[in-house]
Amino acid sequence: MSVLSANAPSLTEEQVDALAMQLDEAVTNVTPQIMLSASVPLSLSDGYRIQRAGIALRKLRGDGLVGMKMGLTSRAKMEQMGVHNPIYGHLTERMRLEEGGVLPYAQLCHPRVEPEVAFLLDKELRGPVSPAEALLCVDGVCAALEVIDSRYRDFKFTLADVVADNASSSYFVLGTCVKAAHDLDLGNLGMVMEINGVVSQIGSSAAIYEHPARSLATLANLLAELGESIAAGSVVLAGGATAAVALQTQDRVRLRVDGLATVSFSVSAE
Ligand code: OOG
Ligand code: MG
Repeated sequence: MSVLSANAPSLTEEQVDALAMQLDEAVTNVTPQIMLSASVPLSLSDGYRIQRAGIALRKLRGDGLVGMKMGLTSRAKMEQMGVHNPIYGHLTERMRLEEGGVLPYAQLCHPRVEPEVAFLLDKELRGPVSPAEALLCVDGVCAALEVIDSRYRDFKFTLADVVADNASSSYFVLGTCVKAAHDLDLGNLGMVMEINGVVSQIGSSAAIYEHPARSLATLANLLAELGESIAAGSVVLAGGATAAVALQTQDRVRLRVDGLATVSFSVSAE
């Protein structure tokens, strides 16, 4: 594939729907797949078409959209996954785990957890915007834990593959939101993720695309290229601040972020 055509859509609608169905079934059957690009030429825009078709399948089952996520916005994550471009995914109602909840391990392929910061929007956010303009649509900020669970074998993929797989989205947990106050230096909040009471990852919100607001603005600007916006009331995960950590049964995970309420969950026994 030439560099010029790398982003052009090349799959038919039928192929897009069939591949979205294949990834959807991988979730239901807890069966990791060989990455799609091994059998079809997959451009980045095909990846996003498959992602949207997968979200349409969830909506048909009554699982509505509640927000968006950014991914691969930190150096640590890019290095861990070997993919060096920020991407976005869609979050639905059934991906939400309540604070302190139990993650159903047996329903997941190979879950990992990562420490994040999330925004709650009270106004529609439509790009193009600067980070400062994006923050004008934000009502609340909270600490968040994202559980990612690639539907690909060994958690290995290309950029277009991971986009097709909705940026590995699986579950997310939000801490109690605070109003985005002036005395909170959003761009440099210390973040400590503990697993079973032991410090696992230490980071800073500065690692999230230099500033979580820059991640939010980038999401709005990427969506604006397609004429889309982020709806009022949406939650937006800004991206992992550190490498993601593999989860085991019975793990207890806790994230502390300076100035924000602690967020936690535990993993089921089986
Ligand atoms: C892709 C999703 C990345 C993040 O916060 O960087 C992501 C993956 O690592 O499987 O959610
Ligand atoms: Mg993430």
